[in-house]
Amino acid sequence: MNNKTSGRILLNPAIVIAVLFILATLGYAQSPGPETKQQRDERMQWWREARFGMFIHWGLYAVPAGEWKGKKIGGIGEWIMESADIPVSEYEQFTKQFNPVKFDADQWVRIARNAGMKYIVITSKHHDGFCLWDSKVSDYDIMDASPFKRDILKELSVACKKHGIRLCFYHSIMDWHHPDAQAPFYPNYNDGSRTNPNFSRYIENYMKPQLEELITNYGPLGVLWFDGEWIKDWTEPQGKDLYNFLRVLQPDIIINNRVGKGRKGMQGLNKDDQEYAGDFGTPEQQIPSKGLPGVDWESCMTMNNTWGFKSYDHNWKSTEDLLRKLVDIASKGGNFLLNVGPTAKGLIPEPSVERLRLIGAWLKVNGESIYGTTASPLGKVPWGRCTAKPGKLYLHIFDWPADAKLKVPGVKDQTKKAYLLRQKTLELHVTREDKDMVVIDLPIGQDVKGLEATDTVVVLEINQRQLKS
Ligand code: FHN
Repeated sequence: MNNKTSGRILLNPAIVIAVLFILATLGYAQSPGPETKQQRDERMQWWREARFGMFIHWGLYAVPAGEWKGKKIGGIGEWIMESADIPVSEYEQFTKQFNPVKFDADQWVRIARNAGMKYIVITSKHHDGFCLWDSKVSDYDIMDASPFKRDILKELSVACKKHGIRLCFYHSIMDWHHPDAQAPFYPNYNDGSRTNPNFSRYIENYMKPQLEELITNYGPLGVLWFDGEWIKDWTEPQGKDLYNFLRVLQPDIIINNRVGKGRKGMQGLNKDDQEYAGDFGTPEQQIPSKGLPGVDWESCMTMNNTWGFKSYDHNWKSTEDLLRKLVDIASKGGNFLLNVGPTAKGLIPEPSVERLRLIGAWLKVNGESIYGTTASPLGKVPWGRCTAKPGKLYLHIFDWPADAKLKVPGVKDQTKKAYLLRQKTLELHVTREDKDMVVIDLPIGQDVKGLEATDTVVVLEINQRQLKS
C-alpha cells in the first residue's frame, strides 16, 4: 500500500467516525484538551487568591463521636468503623440516629465567611460510604437512610451562593460500604493489599454517576477534593481518566492531587518522577518547610486531634497558633484548609467557632496581607514572616524586637514608605543600613492586645519587585 492510498483511507469519513466512536467508548474522548499556562492560571486564580478555606468532616461517625460499646476508641473520629472493627450491618444502624435537627446551612456558611474563609470543602462522602446528599444511585444517603430527610449539600449550596463562598466537595475513592468497592475481608477495611474484582463496576456505575450528580445538581463547584486513593484497586490511569471526566463536565473545576497516585504520603506534594493527575498538592497536618515556587499546594489541618467529631477531644490548638500557621502558609505560597467537625446534632463545636471568630476579626483588619499575596521574596526573617504583592511587602511581626527596630534583610530596591496595616496614616521611619538591609522604626508604647500582638503587620512599599530571594 502506497502513502497516497493510506492517506485516502485515513480521511474516509466512515472510518474517522468509527475511530472516534471506539475512542469515545474507551474513554479517550473524555478529555478537556490541552490547557495553556495562561488558561491554567485563570482557572486557578480564585483559589490562589483565597488562601483560607473551611474543611468540614461530617457524617455518621459524629453519632458515636469516638465511642463504641462504652469504650473510647483511639485515633481519628471518622475512622471509628475501622478502628473499632464495626461490621457494616452494625455501622449502618447509625443512620437511624443521624438526625441533625440543629443543622443550619446559613449559619455554617456565615461562620466560615466571618472567619475570612473563601471556600468550604465538605465531605460529600467519607470512607464509610455514607452520602450527605440525595444520591440517585444510592440508598445509603441522608434522604433515604436517615430520619433527617433534608439534602444537606443542597442547603449548603444555596447558602454558599447567598454569601459568596465557593462550595467544594471532599469525596472518598475508598468506600467501606459499597459491595463493589469494600475490601472483601472485614474487619480490615483499609487493607493495603485489598482488591475487589468488581471495583471497575463501582467506578463506572457508582462513583462517576455520583460525581456527575454533585457537579450537575450542586455546582458549579470550586474544588473536588479526593481522598482514599491509596488503595490497591485505584491506579494512576484511573485517576487521569477521572480527572478528565470531571474537567469535561465542568471545565473550570479544580481537583486535588489525590485524584491520582502522585502524592507523597502526608507530606502531600507530588513525587517527581512523572506527571500525575491533579492541580494542587495536599500536605496533611503539616506545612512544607519552605515555599515551592510554581507549585500550587494547600495544607489541611485539624484544630484538635480529629477531623470527624469526637466528644472528648479537647486538645485544641490555640488561636495564636492557628493564625501563625495561616500566615506561615501564605508566606510560602500555599492555602490553609482548616477543619471543623460538627456534632451529630449539626453544631460546629464552640471552641472552633470561637477561634474562627477571632481569626476573622484579625483578617478584617489585616486581610490585605493574606488574600491574593504570593510567597515571600525574602530569605528567612528572624522576627516572623513576609507575604508579597507587586510593590508591597507585608512584614508579619511575630516577635516584636526589644529595641523597636525591625531589620528587614534582602530588600535591595528603593523603599517608598512603611506603615502599620492597622493604622495606615502613621508613617514609619525607614533607613537603609546597607545595600541588602533596611531598618524600620516601629512605634513604641502602643498597647497592643490579642491577635494584633500575635502578628502585627507592617507594610513596606517599594519601587520595584526585584528583591533578593
Ligand atoms: O483518611 C483520611 C482522614 O480521615 C481525613 O479525611 C484526612 C483529611 O485530609 N485525609 C485522610 C488521610 O490522608
